[in-house]
Parts: sequence; structure tokens; C-alpha cells
Amino acid sequence: MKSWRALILLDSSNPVLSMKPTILVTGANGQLGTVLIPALRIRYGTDNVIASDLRPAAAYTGRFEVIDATNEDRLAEVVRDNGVTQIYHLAAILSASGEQDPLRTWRINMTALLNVLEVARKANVEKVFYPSTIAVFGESAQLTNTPNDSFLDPLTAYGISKAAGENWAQYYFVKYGLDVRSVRYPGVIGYQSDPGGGTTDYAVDIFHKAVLGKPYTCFLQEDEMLPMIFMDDAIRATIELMEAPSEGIKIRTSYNLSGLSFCPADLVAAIKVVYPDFQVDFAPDFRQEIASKWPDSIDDTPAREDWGWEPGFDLQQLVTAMIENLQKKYNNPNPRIGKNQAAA
Ligand code: AKB
Repeated sequence: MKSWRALILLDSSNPVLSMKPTILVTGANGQLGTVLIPALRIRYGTDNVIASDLRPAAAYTGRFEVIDATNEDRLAEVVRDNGVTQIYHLAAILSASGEQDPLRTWRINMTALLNVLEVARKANVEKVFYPSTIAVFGESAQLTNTPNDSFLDPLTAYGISKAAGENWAQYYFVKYGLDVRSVRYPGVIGYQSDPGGGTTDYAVDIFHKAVLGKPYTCFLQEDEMLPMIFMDDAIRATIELMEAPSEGIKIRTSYNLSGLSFCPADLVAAIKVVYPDFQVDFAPDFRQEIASKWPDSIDDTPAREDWGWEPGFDLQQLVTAMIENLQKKYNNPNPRIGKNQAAA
């Protein structure tokens, strides 16, 4: 299985590494940022990666700047004062929390992105990473193996902001030559950090409950199939895209990115191999309505062809990695687990 750790260990002769970018990451305290920052620091050097968020995390180590990305002057100041050459713009409000106040979600997501693009353009930043999402797809898209170039008619404020953002990314590339790169993440599943306000969050929460020996109530229907990706794959995809030669990046809106697809019932069955007594019930809420409009699976052929994307984790490997790592985190509190019960 391929992981970002393998990428770092196996690839240290990559000429990209000798150029040592100075990287700014917005939304550093979020689910992805918490894991991406250590990966970037291992790859490019601790001092070359500046984490930023609205507030510092409790026990932050390494360079950190308090930045509200909706404040263009503050963003410009940090970029200028630190000679930033790459920005990973992760700060955003996600699908489920975004629906609580749709106009605020639009305002924050768009203002922050346009600030990043403008600051990057004015300061001659070399590359920008912009995360998009499967939430850009809506009812016009084919649900199975959704093609990269599907018509986008998203039905959440988050999805609308990300679809618009993809077009702004392309606009800045075409009009100003700003090297903006983007992937459409599926639901990201990792043990290292908590998700924050997404429709796919169940697939992380469920593992914590299983390892703690507690029952879980799932907010999606048991047969709601969604595209997902293991955190290590998501991090590796991000770094591989950002390091790919510019001429290979043919899509300047955003690349579909596929890991695996499953529904809650599949996940419960896989977890029950390890925890046979795990209790799950289903109480679908407003997030089921969001999920029902999203793809079941994603066609990521352009990502594979243009920059060599290949996922490394299947469902069994993901479940094993999640349970083993959460058992360590929680000091294996569930007495029903014996060594020989680890998922194969
Ligand atoms: C969410 O559920 O909102 C995110 C996403 C798929 O973009 N995880």
C-alpha cells in the first residue's frame, strides 16, 4: 500500500525537494491541515511550512500565524513578510455546517478564496492548492463513476462555493498564469484528526465509537453509497499533484479523485469483523438529503493519466489502519479485542 510516508522516504532525491518552497497553509487546524502540515514539514523542512488558522491549536509546535483568510491585508502581510512561494488554501466551511447559514458559507468561502488568489497573484506566489469536493456534483451528474467533466449543479452552499471556486482557479490560471491546482476530495477518513461539519463525517465518528466500545447512531441511511479516501492517500494525492510538472496539469478547474466507495452497511460489516458486538442503528437526518445527491463513485481517469494518481487503500486496509491507530490512541480500552482479532 502506498502512503505519504512512503512518498517521503522513497522519493528524497526528487529535484523538487532541493528547491525548498516556503509554504503557507490556511485552515491548518482542520481535519486535513492537521495531517498535511507534518507531512509537508517532513518533506520540505519544518521551517519552510507556516501553519495558519483563526486561532492557534492548543499545543502547536512549529511556525504558526493567526490569519483570518477573509482579511486580505493580513494574508498579504504574512505572504510578503515570509516570502511565501506556495499556498495551500484549506480554510472553508463544509457541507453540513454550511447549510446552517448558507449565505455566510458562500461569503466566507468565496471571500477567503478570492483573497488567496489575489494575494498570490500580486506577490508572485508560484503555486496555489485549492481543495474542491464531490459536493460540486448535483442532480445532473451521473451518480456512478461520475466523469470529471460532468455538468455541475450542486445543491449545498458549500458545493456552490466550491464549484464557483474551481472556475475562479481556472480564471486566475488562464488570465494571470497563476499555477493553481485542485482536486475534488471525496470524504476523507483518518485517525489523526476529527472531521469538522461534513456529510461524510460518519465514516470517522463510527470508528471512535467502535474502538471505545460504545454504540453508534448513523445519520445516513445504511445503503447510502459515497466516495471516500483514506487520509494517507488524500495527503499523498495532494503532494503528488503539487509536485507534478506544470505542463502535465491539463485540468485547471479541479481533478476528480477516487479512493474507494462504500455505504454505512459495508463499513459496519467490516468493523464487525474486529468488533462483532458493535451496535449500530440508523437515524438519517438532513445530511442524508445532501448525501443522496452526491455520486456513489468517481471516475478519476484524468488524474491517473495526467499526474499518475493511484489510490493505495481499499476498505479492508482502511479499517485495519483506523482500528489499529485508534486502539493506540485510546490505549485499547475495549476489552473484547484480542490480538488475533485484528482485521486481516
Ligand atoms: C463534506 O462532507 O462536506 C466533505 C466533503 C465531501 O467535501 N467531507
